[in-house]
Amino acid sequence: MELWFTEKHTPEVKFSIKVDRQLYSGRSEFQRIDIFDSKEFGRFLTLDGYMMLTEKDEFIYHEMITHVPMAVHPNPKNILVIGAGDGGVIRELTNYNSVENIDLVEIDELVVEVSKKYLPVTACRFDDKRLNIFYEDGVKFIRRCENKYDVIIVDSTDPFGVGEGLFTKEFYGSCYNALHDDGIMVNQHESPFYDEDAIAMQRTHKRITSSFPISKVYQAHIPTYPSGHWLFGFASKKYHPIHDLNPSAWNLLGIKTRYYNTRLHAGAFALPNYVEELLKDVE
Ligand code: AG3
Repeated sequence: MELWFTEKHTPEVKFSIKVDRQLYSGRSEFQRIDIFDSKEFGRFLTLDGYMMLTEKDEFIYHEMITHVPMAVHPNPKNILVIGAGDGGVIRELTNYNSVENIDLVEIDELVVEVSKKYLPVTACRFDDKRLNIFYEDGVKFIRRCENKYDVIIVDSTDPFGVGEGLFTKEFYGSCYNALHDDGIMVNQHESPFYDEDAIAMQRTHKRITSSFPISKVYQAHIPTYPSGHWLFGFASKKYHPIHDLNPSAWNLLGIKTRYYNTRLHAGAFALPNYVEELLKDVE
């Protein structure tokens, strides 16, 4: 018998991973949650059938969404993380001694519970004393915040379903207000490759660009996401993602990474021409 997980990347393209065993399947008030085990990618988490992370390539996503803003901000103390119930971003953030407080806002408590049970690779720092978890809609939570955070990391699902509100103009405006005068917001920015994804990616970029004075995009290679070519948004009130990076300061922290380094940091903002054009079209 063969068991396969398949995600439809477009109506014409499917991506499949051979499954060894299904470890968990459940439904929360918000979504369907599944955990599988596989030979090639280890354990993986899907929400409503969409790949969120695999043990084999999650380090790329979590390091890139976390260390890029953390290396640019000279003294990040108060951090807000939205989504991210699997714990991957928290694991990376807790490496920073400068961080005094992390607020994690995850709408779905069951994602955290299931991750704690089945994904020890990412859900390994939920006991950090600096962490406060709020089980709440990020869109509502952030409306109440003003001039509070140094860095906001938006680790959302795709721009439909539960995560839709995290891609709206209203939400980005609230993020702007929630940040200090030198604050940085980073979000998962979807893929530029398939037409439908590219349109969603452009829409997102347009909304962020109209809310923040500095809005750049950087890329990483994430094998298990549609096309494998993934983007992140870097939106900031003051700091430029490359000019304000202090490589030696970050390297002195001695944080161990498998993907991110300060040379790659600058390189990640060098985008292919077709992506630059997509972005320019909406700027
Ligand atoms: N966030 C989801 C990225 C989007 C993946 N999209 C897809 N497979 N269609 C990942 C959360 C990891 N902490």
